[in-house]
Amino acid sequence: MFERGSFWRPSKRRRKPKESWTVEDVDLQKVPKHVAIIMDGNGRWAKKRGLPRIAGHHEGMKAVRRIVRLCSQLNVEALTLYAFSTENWKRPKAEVEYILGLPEEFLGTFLPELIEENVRVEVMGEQNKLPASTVNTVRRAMKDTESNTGLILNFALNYGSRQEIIEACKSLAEDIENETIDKKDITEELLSSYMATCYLDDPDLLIRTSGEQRLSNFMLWQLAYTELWFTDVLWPDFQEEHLLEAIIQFQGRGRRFGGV
Ligand code: V07
Repeated sequence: MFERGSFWRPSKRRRKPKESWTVEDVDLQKVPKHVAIIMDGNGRWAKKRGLPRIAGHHEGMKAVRRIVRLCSQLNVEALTLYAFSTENWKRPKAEVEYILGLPEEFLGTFLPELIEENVRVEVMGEQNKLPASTVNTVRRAMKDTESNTGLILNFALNYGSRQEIIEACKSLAEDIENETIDKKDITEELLSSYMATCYLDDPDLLIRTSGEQRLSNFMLWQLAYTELWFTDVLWPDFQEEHLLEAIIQFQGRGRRFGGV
């Protein structure tokens, strides 16, 4: 047992080198049900290579495909991706136009595969101001996948969390006014049911790439108890092994929801 000397050491190594995580290292009984990702660093990825920013956004789309495939494989129930924030309108017009064409490009390329994988596409965010062709393509994808029972792939598109909360408050106020709801029945669960994520559990794991450690107006209500995982990896460089690393670390952490 101690052929290599008399020094006590665990018979099993606790950690593997970072790069070598595989699906076999994941405890499939404890996979996070809902993973949310802030896909940051696309512009920086391009700049590092002397490419236009849009090249980074395009490459980021391929990372989306990789991560969706792995989440399906791991039986993750829902994956929410921050695709376009209400702040992103401040970017140069040409970049915004390009980014807003990506849902069509993504679905044009990958929708058949997503259907094959039993993925259900959902979108949350403000439809107004989005190009009509984007809205139509996204609507069709939602319709074509609505009865799929596998991974829910939820894109936050022209989304801002404070706006989402305001919209929830407005509908709730309306329901109080027309006496559908009584003021004394307002609870966390009730307010949750007015959010864009009413059909989803709160995320178990939030990942933000590219070194920033902020929420940037993303799912402020839903992330109250979520484990946060930050990495310096830029989104277009985000590989299967990085998601596996995040999930394996998540599985090693005890979540107590404020209890002991
Ligand atoms: C976008 C690629 C990923 C990196 C982050 C920014 C750029 C996929 C979609 C998408 C959205 C809705 C939908 C299907 C696909 C997308 C935007 C940007 C705006 F129904 N990638 N991606 N949408 N990027």
